[in-house]
Amino acid sequence: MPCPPRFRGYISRGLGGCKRRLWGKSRELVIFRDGVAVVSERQAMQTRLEIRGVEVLKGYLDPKAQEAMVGDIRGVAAAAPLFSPETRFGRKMSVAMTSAGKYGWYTDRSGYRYERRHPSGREWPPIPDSVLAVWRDLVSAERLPDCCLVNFYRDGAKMGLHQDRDEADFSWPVLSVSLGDTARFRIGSVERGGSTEAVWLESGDVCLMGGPARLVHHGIDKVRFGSSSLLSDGGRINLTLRVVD
Ligand SMILES: O=C(O)CCC(=O)C(=O)O
Repeated sequence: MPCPPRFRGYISRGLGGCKRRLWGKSRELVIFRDGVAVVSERQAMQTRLEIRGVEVLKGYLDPKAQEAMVGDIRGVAAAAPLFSPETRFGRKMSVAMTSAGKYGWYTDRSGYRYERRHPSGREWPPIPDSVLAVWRDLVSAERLPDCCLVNFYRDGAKMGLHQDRDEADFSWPVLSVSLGDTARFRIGSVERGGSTEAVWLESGDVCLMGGPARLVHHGIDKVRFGSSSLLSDGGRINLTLRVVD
């Protein structure tokens, strides 16, 4: 019998209406014994949450993959150093950032936008293969992202509720990867204001904001500084992949 592309076993309905499921790709996570699919130990550790349409793939990257990705991101930051831009309201962002890919996300008093070059005038470095592999696996192997925004949260850094709406085509999801310290990801609605829900994102978790959730307001309101040993001096890296044009 051919393997289904994805194996999903419904476990339970969690608090706050969030759905909790086993998930995984058949090639990695389903073991066949005598032609029968058997759930592995590792698979049982991985869960997919859905909160207001945002999918959270807990533990998507194992510790080795996280370390390798951090090494690749250090390479990006060496070629395109981190900077802390100003919002369009003139406030310096507490998050330091840089980008990889055809475009980098940028902000100053003129507004939020994508730029072809780092503030140094150099082109952005390419998106590392380790990062593209996550997009290929979960979104598309044909259309790759144009931008990988790298957000670095030092102690006390956070990101206010906002929408990702500087892209031309909202039919592509936003994919984000969390590395390092645990952070509280807050999710609102497409409209401004109203109630919110939050989920703690740990190192190796991946979020997908697509479909009706593509334009939900979201942000990081707290980082548990020092909660992960992935980055030797603490902190959190978030990678956000987007199709821009
Ligand atoms: O750091 C995060 O998890 C969220 C980042 C984010 O919302 C963004 O870059 O637009």
